[in-house]
Amino acid sequence: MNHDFILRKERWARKMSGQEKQEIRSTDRLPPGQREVTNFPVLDLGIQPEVPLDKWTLKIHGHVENPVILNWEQFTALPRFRDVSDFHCVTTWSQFDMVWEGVAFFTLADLVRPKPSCSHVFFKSYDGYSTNNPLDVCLDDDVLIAHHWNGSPISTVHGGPARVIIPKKYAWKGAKFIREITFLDRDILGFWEVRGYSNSADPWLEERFSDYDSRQLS
Ligand SMILES: Nc1nc2c(c(=O)[nH]1)N[C@H]1C(S)=C(S)[C@@H](COP(=O)(O)O)O[C@H]1N2
Ligand SMILES: [Mo]
Repeated sequence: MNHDFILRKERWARKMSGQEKQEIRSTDRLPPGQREVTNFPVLDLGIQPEVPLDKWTLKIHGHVENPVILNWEQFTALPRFRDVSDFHCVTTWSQFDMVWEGVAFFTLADLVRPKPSCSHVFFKSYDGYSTNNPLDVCLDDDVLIAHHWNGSPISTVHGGPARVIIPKKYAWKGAKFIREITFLDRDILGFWEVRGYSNSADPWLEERFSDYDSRQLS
């Protein structure tokens, strides 16, 4: 009998007898390897900075025509954008139908006007966190700097006063407690990206760690 057939059948038998973990299959909304939750867990570096609204500023600068430093009043006076999206954390939980309200990334880009040299965006937060994304990822129509979640101001544990939401990427690509946005002419890796996480972070391709990136290249 064919040796490969026997190996397959053994593997099938192990799986059926529950000795091998059942693979979670993707549905239309659940990316591979994820499970749905409804309790919105908190993921952070152990620092939850309290930033009073009268001290809060958002600096937006770098390869742009019109760098700005916005205070809370100026930021929240910008056109309000609302978007409902699913949220995928690399630690395998996903939560559906998150209602985010804030300022579209497009609105900020219109304000500062990225120069033709700009290719990437670096995000820095009040807790020392950072992350990076290509400019075209940030300019997707569902990307925003949110100050409300499900109808209420975003709590401190979830990244208030304002946090970046990039629904099509794993959630570490969206900085909570956002403080500074730098437009760059090259890529600079952020906090988790220098610690072995994937730089592209696409949940549908299961780009969790940087070895996935190199596997794609080889
Ligand atoms: N400033 C900051 N932003 C951050 C993080 C962080 O530790 N600090 N964690 C990231 C990770 S890994 C995830 S999954 C989400 C978690 O958001 P939540 O705590 O609201 O669920 O925020 C991301 N943005
Ligand atoms: Mo995460």
